[in-house]
Amino acid sequence: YSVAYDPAAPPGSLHLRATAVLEGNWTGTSTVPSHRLYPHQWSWDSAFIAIGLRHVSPLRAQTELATLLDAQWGDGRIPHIVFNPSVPLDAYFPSPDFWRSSTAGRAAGAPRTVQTSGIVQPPVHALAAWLVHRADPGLSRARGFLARVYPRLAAWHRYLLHRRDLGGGGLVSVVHPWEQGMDNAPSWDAPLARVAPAPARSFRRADLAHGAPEDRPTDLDYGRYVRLATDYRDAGYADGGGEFAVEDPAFNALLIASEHALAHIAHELGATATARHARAERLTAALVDRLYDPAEGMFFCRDVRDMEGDGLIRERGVSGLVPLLLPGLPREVVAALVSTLRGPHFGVGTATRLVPSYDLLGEAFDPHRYWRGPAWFNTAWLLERGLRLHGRPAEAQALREAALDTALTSDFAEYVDPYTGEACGATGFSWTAALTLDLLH
Ligand code: 9YW
Repeated sequence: YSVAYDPAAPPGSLHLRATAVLEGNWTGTSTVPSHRLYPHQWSWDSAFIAIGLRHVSPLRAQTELATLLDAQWGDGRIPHIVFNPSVPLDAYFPSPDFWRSSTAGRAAGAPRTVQTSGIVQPPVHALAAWLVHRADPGLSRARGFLARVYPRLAAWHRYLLHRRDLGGGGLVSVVHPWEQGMDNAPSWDAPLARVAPAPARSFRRADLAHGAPEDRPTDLDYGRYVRLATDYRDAGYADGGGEFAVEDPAFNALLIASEHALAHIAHELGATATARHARAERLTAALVDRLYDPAEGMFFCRDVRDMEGDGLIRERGVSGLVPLLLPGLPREVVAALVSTLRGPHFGVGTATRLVPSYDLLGEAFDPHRYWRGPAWFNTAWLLERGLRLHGRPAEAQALREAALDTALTSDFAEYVDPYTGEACGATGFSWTAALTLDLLH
């Protein structure tokens, strides 16, 4: 393939095009991931978007996060979707009338005025808030940005650490595959198999009107997603009782990275940071202890509801490499993750153009189906950061160039074929554009 992105050339056109994507997806108070496929505000998307937006408008980046935090629930959870009331109900499923946040979520403190979902997404927000602050500390201080977001972010982490430690080992569990953000990853297949799907006629998918069915999750997956979300809603969004509870390495690694960021924020605000850094280190140790498999050189998900085996779900997903992001990781774990990344299962630097979301040699591998093989830009961005942090500048640079090149040639695709870079899903996807901007800086 031709290298369209030339690192020696001024970044003009790529920068301008990425900025135009974000401009087009801006609604006035936040950014949609994609107007056609995802016409509302998504939680972890907004965090990644803010990380890129800070380079073109630190003010907008602050607003992006503030809008999301305005929809926070009383119990501290940040909902995975904040609905735009001017978008028709049938534009996205599940819509507000499915989640019924302001009634079903009343006991959990759902906001009354804005409609949201009742599940969460990975906690990238404190990391994003810290990076947004650093892009323009003067503006941030003048507007009291960190002072306003800090208590909310602290409550968010408290919710996760106190209400979501369903395995009792100190780590956070997700209660729905949508919470982890990699909806149909093969790691969910085993825990989902126990869930009786909701009947197909009981709901209507909106995604198939805009996306190619062979690139999207199946109807059977959706039946199970709907069942889990319905049961959670009908329990008033109370935590602990659900059929699905999984400790995921990426979700927990992002919480730890964000806990370190929260320590920096506390320090900037004149408070003490030591306790937060110490907690992040304890969580890192728990992550290694509970989810790392030295024989495989990577992290796996743990199925907290698995009563038979040891609970580890031995499907190699990109989520199991994301802990590379953590500063406190033991050196031998770092070395093993880097070699797994470069080895036959992920092929980075050898077989693939960009990090696949799932094991190239895995039985469930499909280069086009969503989180079952395609490469995504947020995971590439996280791994690039990890490689840089752990003193691997050459590998980081190669990944950075591959991501920039693929973003350009795929027209900022939502995800791409990991071998060819062919665009899948939506184009003009916000986090692809945002993280492109961040990689350019
Ligand atoms: C869906 C918005 C979201 C992302 C998720 C991704 C997808 C929603 O889109 O989920 O309808 O499938 O899996 O990570 O936040 O971009």
